[in-house]
Amino acid sequence: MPIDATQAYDDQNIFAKILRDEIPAKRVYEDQWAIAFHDINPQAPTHILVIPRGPYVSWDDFSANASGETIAGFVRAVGTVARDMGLVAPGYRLLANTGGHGGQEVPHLHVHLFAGQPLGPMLA
Ligand code: D5M
Repeated sequence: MPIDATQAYDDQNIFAKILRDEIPAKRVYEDQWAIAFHDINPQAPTHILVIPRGPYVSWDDFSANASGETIAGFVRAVGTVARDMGLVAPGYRLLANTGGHGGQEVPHLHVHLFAGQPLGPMLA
């Protein structure tokens, strides 16, 4: 079920548990702003999720309430993951599902990074 993107942050969500190392994830990157790990249900040959360390429900919450420093740190982390994985030359796609119509399932902001093959048109 998609979440309500206006809900309060719930620190028992699955990505909060991954951040606290309470459940495992195949991490590929971490710094002071973000961690990145493989999606458990990949939709492309490479499918990574990048999440901020802070308690933000959604892109809306993050863009409205995070400090400029936190936003910059997170955006740089997303770019670094793609660069470190050698994805810039072949290309990649970023996606942040938000709320009901966006199909967001986990109430902790996450940016999907898809790569590994030509991805075709959006919303295909
Ligand atoms: O995408 C939520 C994504 O989160 C979806 O692609 C599956 C993924 N997921 C769910 N649980 C896990 C765990 N435990 N590890 C890794 N990936 C996970 P959304 O944009 O909210 O629809």
